[in-house]
Amino acid sequence: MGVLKKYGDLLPLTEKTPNVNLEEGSTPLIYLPRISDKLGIKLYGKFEGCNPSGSFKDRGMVLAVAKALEDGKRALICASTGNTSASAAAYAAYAGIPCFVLLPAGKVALGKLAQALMYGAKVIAVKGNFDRALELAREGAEKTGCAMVNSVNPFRLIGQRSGAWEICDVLGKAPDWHAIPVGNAGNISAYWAGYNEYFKLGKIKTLPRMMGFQAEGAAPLVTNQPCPNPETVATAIRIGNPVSAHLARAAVQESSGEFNSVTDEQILSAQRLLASEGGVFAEPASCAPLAGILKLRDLGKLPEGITVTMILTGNGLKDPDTAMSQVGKPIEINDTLEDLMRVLESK
Ligand code: AN7
Repeated sequence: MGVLKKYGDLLPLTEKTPNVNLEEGSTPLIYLPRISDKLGIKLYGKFEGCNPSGSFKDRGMVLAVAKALEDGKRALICASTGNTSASAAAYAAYAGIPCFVLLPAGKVALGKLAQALMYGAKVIAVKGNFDRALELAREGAEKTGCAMVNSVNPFRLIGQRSGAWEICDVLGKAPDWHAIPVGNAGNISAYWAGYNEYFKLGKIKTLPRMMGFQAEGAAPLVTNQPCPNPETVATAIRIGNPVSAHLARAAVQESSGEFNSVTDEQILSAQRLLASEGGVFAEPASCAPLAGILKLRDLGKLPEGITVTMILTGNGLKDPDTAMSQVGKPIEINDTLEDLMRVLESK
């Protein structure tokens, strides 16, 4: 069941809102026993890579596109580090309307680029970073009347609240810590709003601490100033001037949470750990929270026994280049049993 149907009561739908549904949401909340034991906590990963376009963006995009259609809009526009563009392009294809996506040239993971092109979006590579592409997209939207579907579109963040509702529905409570990567800072804000809504409805009795993690080379919320030249292997969160910074700061402050940064090396090491000891392949940006939890553990700042949910925001398959740069090559053999046995019996 898609997000609009599953959580329609909590969403601003009207009789005129068209049904848009790629069966997004309802992603698995995976308990990770080996990594949990290692850390002395109960660690769950919410695998947003299982969404139809392979990232959490679909939760908000479905509502943003439904409302755009309701509003009579006939085209979508967005800037993106990759996942928003893939999601927008997918829903535009579903709805049968054009989609313009502005990407920072040369800085988008291969799978995401393939998606946007395959779904049939008009893909525009901007010789500049994401922050500049976003400014351009906003101006383009104003001039043309295209629906702007970046998270400045309020419906995006409302739809993304559904992630928090699902976690609470499955756990029967809120986690102690909610660990999440932070780029443009929309998702952390949406989750905080979602938890608060459930709290007010009496569906949960406590609220989580919101723990936001950024890449060291793109950590404006940690340094408390915009980062003019963001740089990180986690291209999804290569963002220097987050649009929802104010909401994210409020979420962290109100929840007694924290922003922390992690190095690219820590991110990639966490990505390998999650895959090889968790069985979950998430893209680099999605592994910033695990990197951060490990860092906090090393600093003695990870309480024992707590329940932690981390949002694995995007699928690892989206960025095969970064994955392949870290791992070995397959063992090639002749097609003989002898060759095979040599490998099976080696240590
Ligand atoms: C995998 O696609 O900004 O803090 O343009 O793709 O809500 O921005 C992506 C962001 C985390 C950060 N993980 O979320 C885009 C874009 C992944 C992402 C984030 C993104 P926000």
